[in-house]
Amino acid sequence: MRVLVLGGDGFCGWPTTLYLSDRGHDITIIDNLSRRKIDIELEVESLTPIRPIGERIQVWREVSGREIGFINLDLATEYDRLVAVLEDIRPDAIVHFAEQRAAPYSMRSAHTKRYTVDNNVRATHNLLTALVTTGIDATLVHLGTMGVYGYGWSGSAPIPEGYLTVKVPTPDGELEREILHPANAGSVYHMTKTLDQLLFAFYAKNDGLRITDLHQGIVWGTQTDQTGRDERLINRFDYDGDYGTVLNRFLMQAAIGHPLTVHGTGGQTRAFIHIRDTVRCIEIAITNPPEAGDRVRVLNQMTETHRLVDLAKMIADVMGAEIAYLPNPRREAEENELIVRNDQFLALGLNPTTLSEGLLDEGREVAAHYRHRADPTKIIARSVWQAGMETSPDLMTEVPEEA
Ligand code: NAD
Ligand code: USQ
Repeated sequence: MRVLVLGGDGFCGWPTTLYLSDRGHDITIIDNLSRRKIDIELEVESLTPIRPIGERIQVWREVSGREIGFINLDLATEYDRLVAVLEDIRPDAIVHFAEQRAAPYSMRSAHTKRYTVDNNVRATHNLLTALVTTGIDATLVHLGTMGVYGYGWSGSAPIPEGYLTVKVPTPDGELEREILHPANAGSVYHMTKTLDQLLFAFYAKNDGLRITDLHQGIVWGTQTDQTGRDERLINRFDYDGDYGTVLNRFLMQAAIGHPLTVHGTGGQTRAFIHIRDTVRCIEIAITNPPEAGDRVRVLNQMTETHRLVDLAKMIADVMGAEIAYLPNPRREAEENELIVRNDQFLALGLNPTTLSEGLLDEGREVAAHYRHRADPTKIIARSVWQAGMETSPDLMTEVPEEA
């Protein structure tokens, strides 16, 4: 298939690009490299030394003999160029990763709130309009988030895949209807994903666009078979307080001897998926598209749920780390249950990679190998959900020689 990977330079996009290329698909990346610019703004770098996009593509050509196209384009602001690219490439499938994806970054300031909404909503809407304008019948696969549902909103009832059956009281009795699951965003970033859902519903209904929205859990891990083929292909590993996600942060913290930064009691339960499963899910999604006229297909892209304190205790036991219970910089429930349906991916052949299968070692090894690149003053999450909320002081200012 001819596939456009929007956001193909990012943490999920780069390994997906290489996986799909390896599987024989013809890939072009569109990315405005905004994620690399945010690293400069935050004065932090990926723990792993990621190479410039041109070098990444050149190295992939050397190791695989396969070409990947790259177009530096801002989806949110360069609509006419996007239309021209679509008409030129005429993709069979489009994978849309290209959004500002960190909840803490989205809550930092008025500027980052506005940037996140402007960037994400405009990028998604420009793409949908461009597909209608050009008449290109590509299947669109978007990366959404489990956070659109909220966490534990329905107590111990399993979270369905996108739609909820409700009973509507009428004078003539009850009607049964399936509605989009109520949105319950916990950050400005997560709110943009709930707005995306409404855009998708409209364009699927009005224009017959074929759209799959993947409600993905927290991605962990670093490498895939493809990114591991040469050090210059290495995937990014975010550990800082804005972009680092919880499980990779705990692994990195344990590797440098930093206490594990549990927010509050750690009673929050979240959904997880390993990066190796992310890339497989994307191929499953592009090769199993909905028909024109179908409603948006929603699949929950996660393989397991964990309570954060249980993850912290497991990593502390295995790697000998301490746990620090810090003031929570976010407004979120201290504890929640989370049971998630993921029947569709399982039925389509996903064979989940789970935490118990030794992949923690990979994270530990990557983090230990690059520990000299860590800036421990970037670890504590300082972005607060409301002015005046407390955060912890730095727990470490230099990485010790030996953890
Ligand atoms: P990332 O920030 O590493 O990658 C996103 C890429 O999109 C970056 O390379 C960035 O430069 C690019 N981009 C952003 N705005 C753009 C624009 N206007 N035009 C062109 N390119 C643009 O993020 P990621 O972790 O790879 O996440 C990818 C997607 O998956 C996001 O939409 C995110 O919401 C979703 N997701 C991620 C996770 C996770 O744990 N990382 C979990 C669930 C869902
Ligand atoms: N947390 C800690 N300690 C830390 C970091 C985080 O306790 O050091 C807690 C947070 O308070 C939160 C939970 O861990 O309760 C998850 O935080 P996170 O930063 O790992 O994940 P989140 O902000 O939800 O966002 C990430 C991705 C986002 C994606 C989302 C999927 O950045 O792009 O949409 O995971 S989900 O969480 O399923 O909605």
